[in-house]
Amino acid sequence: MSPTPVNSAPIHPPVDTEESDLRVSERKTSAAGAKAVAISMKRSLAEQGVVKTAKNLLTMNQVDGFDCMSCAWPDPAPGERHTAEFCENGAKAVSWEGDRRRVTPEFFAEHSIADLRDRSAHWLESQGRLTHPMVRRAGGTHYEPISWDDAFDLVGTHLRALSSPDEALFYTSGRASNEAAFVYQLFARAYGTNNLPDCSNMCHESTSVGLAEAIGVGKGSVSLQDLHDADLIVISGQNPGTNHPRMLSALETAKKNGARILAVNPLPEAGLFKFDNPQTPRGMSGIGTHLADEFLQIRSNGDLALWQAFGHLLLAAEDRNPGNVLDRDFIERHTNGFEAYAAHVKDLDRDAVVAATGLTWGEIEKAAEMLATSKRIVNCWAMGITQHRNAVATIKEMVNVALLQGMIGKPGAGLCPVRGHSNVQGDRTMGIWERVADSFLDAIRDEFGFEPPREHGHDSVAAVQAMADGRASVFVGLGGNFSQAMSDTGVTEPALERCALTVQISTKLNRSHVVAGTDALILPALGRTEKDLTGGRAQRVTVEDSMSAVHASHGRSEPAGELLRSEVDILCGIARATLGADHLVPWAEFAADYDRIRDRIGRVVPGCEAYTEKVARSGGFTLAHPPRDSRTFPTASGKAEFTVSPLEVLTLPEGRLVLQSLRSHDQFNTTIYGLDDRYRGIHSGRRVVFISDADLRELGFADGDRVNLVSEWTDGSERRADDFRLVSYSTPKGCIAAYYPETNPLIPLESYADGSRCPTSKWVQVRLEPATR
Ligand SMILES: Nc1nc2c(c(=O)[nH]1)N[C@H]1C(S)=C(S)[C@@H](COP(=O)(O)OP(=O)(O)OC[C@H]3O[C@@H](n4cnc5c(=O)[nH]c(N)nc54)[C@H](O)[C@@H]3O)O[C@H]1N2
Ligand SMILES: Nc1nc2c(c(=O)[nH]1)N[C@H]1C(S)=C(S)[C@@H](COP(=O)(O)OP(=O)(O)OC[C@H]3O[C@@H](n4cnc5c(=O)[nH]c(N)nc54)[C@H](O)[C@@H]3O)O[C@H]1N2
Ligand SMILES: [Mo]
Repeated sequence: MSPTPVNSAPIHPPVDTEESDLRVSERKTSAAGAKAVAISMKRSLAEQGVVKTAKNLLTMNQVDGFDCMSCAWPDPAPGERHTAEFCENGAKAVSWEGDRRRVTPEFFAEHSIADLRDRSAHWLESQGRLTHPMVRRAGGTHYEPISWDDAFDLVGTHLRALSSPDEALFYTSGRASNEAAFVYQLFARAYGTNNLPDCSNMCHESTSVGLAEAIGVGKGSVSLQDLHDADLIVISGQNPGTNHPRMLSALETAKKNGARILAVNPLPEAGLFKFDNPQTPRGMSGIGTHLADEFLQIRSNGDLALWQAFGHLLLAAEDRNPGNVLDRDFIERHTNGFEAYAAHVKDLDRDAVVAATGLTWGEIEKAAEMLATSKRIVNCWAMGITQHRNAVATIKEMVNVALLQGMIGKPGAGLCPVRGHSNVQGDRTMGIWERVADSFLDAIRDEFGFEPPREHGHDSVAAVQAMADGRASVFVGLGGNFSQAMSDTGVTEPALERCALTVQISTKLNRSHVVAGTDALILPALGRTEKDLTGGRAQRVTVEDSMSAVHASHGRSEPAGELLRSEVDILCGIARATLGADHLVPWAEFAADYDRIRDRIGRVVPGCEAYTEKVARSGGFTLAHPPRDSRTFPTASGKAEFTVSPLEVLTLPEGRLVLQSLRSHDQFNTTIYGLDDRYRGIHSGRRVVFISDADLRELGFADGDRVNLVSEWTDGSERRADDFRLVSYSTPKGCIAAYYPETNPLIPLESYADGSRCPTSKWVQVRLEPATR
């Protein structure tokens, strides 16, 4: 059963008061440079002070330092790192955590929950670091301090009172360490549920599903070296200048080594075109490195059609030049289903491709020629590909083309989904997954001696539905900001509020703390940059990057408060209070020494044998990936699978537009650092809609007009987000863009990808209405 659609959702949370100064300037055509360094220093000094700034920025991404929590881009090999191995946005993430301001019990005494609900997301996060465990008990108007032990008991009491463990939900945001993740999933399963929704469900789930089906492993197949050695890099649906700035260094190296770059995006993102590397004099002076050689300004959701056209054109090129385009030997030895695929794409409807992509056939041929003439292709993608209804099919279509040319398991080539949260991939490896394999559960049983539940748990969409319907009533969030990150804010917020208990393990105040259950806990955690002295010893944690490299991370800064506890310690405390002190799992021992957790990871998690020793080595180790390592494909057939998907052209009724929701340069997901989006020319405001001049003309609007966005769902329901300023921008006709999370009220909960159930954050049908102010 699905929750009742909301016809008119208010703005959640309120708009920041500073947004009235919104200003628009020319968009930029290059990324990083001197300005980026200046900005990261200014912000860092203001928020953290001089000593902490120096300490944090110099130990970031170093072998004996902490892993930057801003994205999952890999670090160079130990000997090849710069003294300052960070980017502007990584520095922002670090200063955000190093914030000198504090959210204390006095703060909560002063601000009622009702008051906090009326504050903007930016305001909430700007109040500083959380310092004390806090509780709001049934009927209370304010959060009040609570001791750690009482907090753990409260969770235990609620969990033990549920009639089924499946009435509890254990959400994870991708910043949690491997140790915290392993303990968390173990606790959920020992308690009796696989309800482990996570931010992957909203992020690269489509990648994990598509790759698992096609090549047998749901992870990318490249190393950083492969990027450096590639002769063609394709970047689709990704804005690296903002979201993975250190990727620009890898692209620069690749360009110097002779690579070409093909970018596919509805928007001409600055970071796709030119990189002014702040590590080099050339970059600082603004000469920089040109990146994309070709740019396909594709219509939203045109990628499936584009990759079918690439397959079609590669087959045609092979016909003209036999033996020189396809890798026949690879196809023969390592793949299944070539004939059916070839028949399907040979018969392609060109007009449909042109309609879906908005590109000319000539542009597509030119790009296909780049593929046909390259020997080492790395294919990168992110949210512009995964957050669509047909995302899984699109990803498999990209794999089809890689298989045609044998671009998996050879140097300089491969599939490169670029992950988001710094440890989102590691959390999955550790078993944070509502549908984890039976073999993983068997290993838990064999190691710990209890029988884990076998029934699949709820993903993020199902979690909201279960709360909305009253089938789930305890929500625990290990990091993250579920109320803002999830689609359909007007359904998600009341769903959280229906819970008997919500528990948020967090570093800063956010909206999910104020749309809380009847009983609500805020448990303040240590961040990645901070010293962790749990159990009286200096503890380290481990993380896995987007390229399956696993390594240690330890913070050096003084914790933001004396009462803060590590995520591992908090989770072990909850587990003991729920399951009893003499449980089959030695929770106290785990919290006292994380090596004891690592020993178990080594015995349970595939590929992590001898984990404790391997992560103790400088630089860590890389997890096995059979397709990458030996062209072995662990699919049912033992071969990589070509797949056939129908060519889809998503169409829009008259006067309607497709909205994509994306990140500004000044945010980390739901955390709004500031109100600028420098590369796109937006200053002091976030409620903007990027729209083409053609659409402005056709719809009778002008740049600067204020509009309301109304989304239309197939069941006839409508959702609204009010008062956005139209900004004339370079985007294909019919395709508009606005920031997330402000646009989440527009995305119906039922609007998710086939196969992966990832919300369709990049494709929402809307109409514009003039705003009356
Ligand atoms: N500073 C910073 N770093 C971050 C984050 C952050 O918020 N701030 N978030 C982290 C996380 S969790 C993630 S998942 C990543 C996100 O990294 P990205 O995926 O780069 O994030 P988005 O801003 O969603 O950008 C999506 C891009 O896809 C394009 N796009 C949209 N629709 C389509 C389409 O149909 N086809 C194609 N080809 N392109 C399309 C958009 O124009 C945009 O350039 O970044 C991570 N790193
Ligand atoms: N419309 C739309 N919606 C989207 C997306 C989109 O592109 N468009 N993107 C989706 C994607 S890709 C993702 S990954 C999700 C993100 O969803 P989440 O991961 O749930 O959200 P974040 O904004 O990253 O979480 C921020 C909060 O995490 C907490 N936090 C930060 N650091 C730590 C830490 O070290 N420990 C702990 N315990 N807590 C910490 C802070 O309290 C902070 O307020 O959003 C998704 N939602
Ligand atoms: Mo993400």
